[in-house]
Amino acid sequence: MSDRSDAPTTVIRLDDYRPPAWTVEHVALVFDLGIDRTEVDATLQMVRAAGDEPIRLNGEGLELLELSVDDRRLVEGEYILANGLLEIAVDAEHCTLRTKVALRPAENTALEGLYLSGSRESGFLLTQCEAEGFRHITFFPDRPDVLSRYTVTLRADRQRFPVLLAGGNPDGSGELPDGRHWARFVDPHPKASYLFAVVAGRLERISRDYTTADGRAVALHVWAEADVIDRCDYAMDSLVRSMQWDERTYGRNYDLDVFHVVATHDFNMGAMENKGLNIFNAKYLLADPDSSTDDEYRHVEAVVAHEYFHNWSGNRVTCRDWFQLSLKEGLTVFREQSFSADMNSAPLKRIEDVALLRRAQFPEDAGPLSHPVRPSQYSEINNFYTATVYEKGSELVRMLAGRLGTEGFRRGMDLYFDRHDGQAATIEDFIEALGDANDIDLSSYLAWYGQAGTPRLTAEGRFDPAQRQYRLTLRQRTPATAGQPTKQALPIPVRLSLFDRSGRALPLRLEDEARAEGTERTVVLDTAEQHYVFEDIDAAPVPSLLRGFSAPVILECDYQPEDLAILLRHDPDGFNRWEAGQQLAGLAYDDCRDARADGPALLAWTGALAELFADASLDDALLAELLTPPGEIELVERQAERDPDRIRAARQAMLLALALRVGAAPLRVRYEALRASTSAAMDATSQARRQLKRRVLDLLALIDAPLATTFALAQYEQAPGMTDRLAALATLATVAPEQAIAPIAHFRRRYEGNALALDKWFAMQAQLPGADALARVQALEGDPSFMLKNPNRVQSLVGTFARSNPTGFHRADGAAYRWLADRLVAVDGLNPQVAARVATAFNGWKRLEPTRREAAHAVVAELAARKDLSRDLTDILGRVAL
Ligand code: 0A1
Ligand code: ZN
Repeated sequence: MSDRSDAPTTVIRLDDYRPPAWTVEHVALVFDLGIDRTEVDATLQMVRAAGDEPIRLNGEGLELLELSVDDRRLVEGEYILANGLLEIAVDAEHCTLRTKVALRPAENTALEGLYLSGSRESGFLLTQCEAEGFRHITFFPDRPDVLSRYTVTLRADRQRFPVLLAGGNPDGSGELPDGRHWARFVDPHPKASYLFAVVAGRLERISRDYTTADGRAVALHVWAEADVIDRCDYAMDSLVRSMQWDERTYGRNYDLDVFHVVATHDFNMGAMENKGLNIFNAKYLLADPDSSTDDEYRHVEAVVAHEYFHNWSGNRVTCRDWFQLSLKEGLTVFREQSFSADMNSAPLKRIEDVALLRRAQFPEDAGPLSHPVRPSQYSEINNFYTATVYEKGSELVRMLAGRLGTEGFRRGMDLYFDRHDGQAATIEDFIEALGDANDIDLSSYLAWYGQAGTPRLTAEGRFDPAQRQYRLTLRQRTPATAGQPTKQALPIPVRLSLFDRSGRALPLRLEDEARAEGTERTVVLDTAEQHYVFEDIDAAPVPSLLRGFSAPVILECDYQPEDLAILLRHDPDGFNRWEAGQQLAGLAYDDCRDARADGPALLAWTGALAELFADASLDDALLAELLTPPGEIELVERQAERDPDRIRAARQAMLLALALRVGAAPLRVRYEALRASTSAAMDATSQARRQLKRRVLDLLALIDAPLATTFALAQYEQAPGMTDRLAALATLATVAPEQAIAPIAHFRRRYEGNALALDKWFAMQAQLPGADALARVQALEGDPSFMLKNPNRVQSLVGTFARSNPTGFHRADGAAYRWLADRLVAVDGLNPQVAARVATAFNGWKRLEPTRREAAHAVVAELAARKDLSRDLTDILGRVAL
């Protein structure tokens, strides 16, 4: 477990980076595994890399049993062991250093290092080492720029631990006396310690043979406990698709003879890319129609791909230090998003990604936790696995890829992998490789990595009929963020088109060009302000800006509602259409918030959507997205002071206006048609139907609650799979709480013992809005299946309530803030990483209206002043409270 905060907090700074004084060429680990006690014998071949410093090894929570250098046992006084560091002065250029330590896996509730998943009787042992978990297993220079070859021998009781796994290729196994056995693994690829992993216990597997494009035979194994092994096939299929895609798209082949993937119900994050032995939160690996929603199927595919892609973007080329985290994470998210776009629908994928960025990253970037994609300092690195490092990081790679084009980007990536294979690299290395391969200087993009905050891009257009010119002025400005009062101009690629009022894209000719070049182009705004003059324009056009979301900025353009309605009706690109709809919905929201029932934006938005609703040629999934305005969390941006009740009321009013405009009869008819074609099939068409059916039912519920209730009750009973079942339950719980009681209880009984389905049951109820939400959540804490020591369960109830239930969490009396503070303290005692993640729900308190702000401030300040919390939680609270 991490230190308590009364230990001195050290701030680590990027500027202080020094290469390691000693490296480890080879490490041989021997584990004697046991649930209560495990012994680890480590032999490190150490080599001096620079200077005359002593050897310094990290080690936390380890009982040191033996220590020797070149076979000579050291006694006290010959080494220093303090503050998580073991220091040994060695007067040589290399040496063999041996330690033997004891660990207590069953007591490890922080789930970092070696720990037990599940019960003492039937659970299994596994490790989590990123970012700094390896130091909880053995003494080691636990930093990503020390790359070593690993030989790992596992020894354990055969009955209790029949399966023994470690990263690398198998290198023998056999029997030992007393019913014990052993297995050895050798990893030929030097790797950083955070990529080390072992797994031991009773697990089942499904397997497949795979041959890489360069001819290597690979055995693929997906492992899980016996009760869920029949839910692993989709993950295996996804893995094969990922491997083929990376061969095709990036020319990257897998590089070991085996690849293991393991599912656990006890995991702090989504999944982990350990070399040759990926470990997954079961939530992102298991899938079956009866217990997984369509969204979850897509998440499994994406996360399996993400972890697999890390084998190159992260493992073969890793990060020099943790400040470079986005080098592997932003890049891998970008690769994962491209893969998902290729496997599914590209515009829908882009909609999903941009919506997530706005929901999760924009608020982060606008509050006290804001930080650059490459932070310049941290006190707890685990708190930097953020939407900024991941999702904004991916957007930065996307801009670079867009700048180079498909072939140029591939050339750049080939050079990057080639040049830095087997190295720990930096973001500069990445940008340089992309540039060098294309003879382009991309260094101006580095500023994006160092500057926090979401830039505001302002666009102003003026049409000059006499000159037949359209003059577009673009300006940028980034508001100050925590610790960064002044900002510089960034290179912002703005992909744009101009439409005439009949929705036709106009040929684009800039003032000094001889002829028009297509109807879409990208200009790069790299100063505070720039003008672009388009020629041969006959009437005031409608600009379509930032197409495909070409840069992670907030666009401010004083569009007239009719302009946006034109784009919403006519833009041939699904993403841009949605984007125009979102902008228009924002204006429609303003109308509702300011009580303009017949406001022009509201009329334009509902009118355009009613028309699109009637258009049978529109894709069901796209229509479902178009019918979904920005959520309550994104709409926060549209007022200076935030009152979640008023935001929700205004948003509900706009949805009601939409439902009325579309009309009860068309909604009913559409619902019935979609219902008639319902099946359990997982193809895109069936998924799209389910998605649209849900939107239609929720709209119908606003104007004909009794009919929607009847539909929802029947849908719950007849649902062929989880998507329809859960959607019906959520609709019922919102529209007719009394009638939802029995189905909610039924769902609970039906899924007894199915942890992932129960998580959804908790999360669905935790999201129900309103003043009684807190009481509901407190009652759910009394459910026998609720437990604070399981991260998924905490996230599904406590995390969902705090993050995704604005009206419930931000009760004006502050009761939910106090409740959350109590829960954070309790969770922190078990699992600091999870407590810290949930605590980020306090991020936006400063922009609340005064009553709530005061209530939140009191709670946050009191928590932040405590001295008995973990470093993880203290770090978040300290920054949030500022
Ligand atoms: N590298 C993983 C994420 C991860 C990070 C930290 C963890 O434990 C504290 C676990 C996983 C990924 O990006 O998938
Ligand atoms: Zn990752």
